[in-house]
Amino acid sequence: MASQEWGYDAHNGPDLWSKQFPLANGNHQSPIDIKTKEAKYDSSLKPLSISYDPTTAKTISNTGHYFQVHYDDKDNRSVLKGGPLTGNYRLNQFHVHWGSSDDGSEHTVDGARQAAELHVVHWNSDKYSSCAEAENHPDGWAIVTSLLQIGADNPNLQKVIDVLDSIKTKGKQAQFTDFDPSTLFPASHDYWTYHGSQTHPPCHECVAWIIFKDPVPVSSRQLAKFRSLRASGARQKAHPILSNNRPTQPLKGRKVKASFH
Ligand code: B30
Ligand code: ZN
Repeated sequence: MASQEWGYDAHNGPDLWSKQFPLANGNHQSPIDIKTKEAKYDSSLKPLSISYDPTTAKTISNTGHYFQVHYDDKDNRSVLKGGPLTGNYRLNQFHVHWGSSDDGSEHTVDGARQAAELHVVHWNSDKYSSCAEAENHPDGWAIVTSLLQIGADNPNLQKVIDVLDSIKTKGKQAQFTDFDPSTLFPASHDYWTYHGSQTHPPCHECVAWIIFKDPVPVSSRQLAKFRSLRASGARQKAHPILSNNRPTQPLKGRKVKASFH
């Protein structure tokens, strides 16, 4: 990929990332295929404790890879605890991955791809002092994930959808507050969990993945709106973000645990 930026196209896509980011070929990469029959119930897993203050939401931006809602994480006002985690993990941001057709999730379940995938990113604020510091440690991050399944419009996504026209091009940012990402979680908090990585460069292996068993709805119309975002800047030739999902990576001996029987 020479001096180019990584991306999801033929000339800079997932197969080429390891040239600039050797970690992309590591032993704990994400996403993975979750084989439900091989996921073992672990009675030591605790229920998730999710406590978000919606007013910690600050901005929404177009990173050139996806839109991202960013949270003020200077204190523990929005935190995740419990599950497989020890201590407090502070909410930093959330974003979505999608595909050029309505099968763009990153994780798969028994080989099946869902339409899209929500990543709610947190970092270990008991041990580290910033998100960037935490990404260099195996217990640095926790990402809570909802799989998005084609269905009716998801009313809880609409506030995000409605602001996307104002951040159409790479680098744009808008004010965005009063948004609780747990409204995008399913009613049941049953989950699978395993240790893995960021799903794009720099691909640090710093993530406790927590993936809800039940999907939540998204409509085809809402997904089409995601694809209208651009990887290109305002003065460049329009390059829509048609897909931004990495293929599944080898498990390499890792075990997936289930919070449920
Ligand atoms: S993902 O959730 O696995 N798709 C990054 C974030 C999320 C994923 C993959 C990679 C990432 O590289 N984030 C680093 C960029 N940081 C800057 C920072 O200073 O610390 C912003 C951010 O979260 O997204 Cu933290
Ligand atoms: Zn992601």
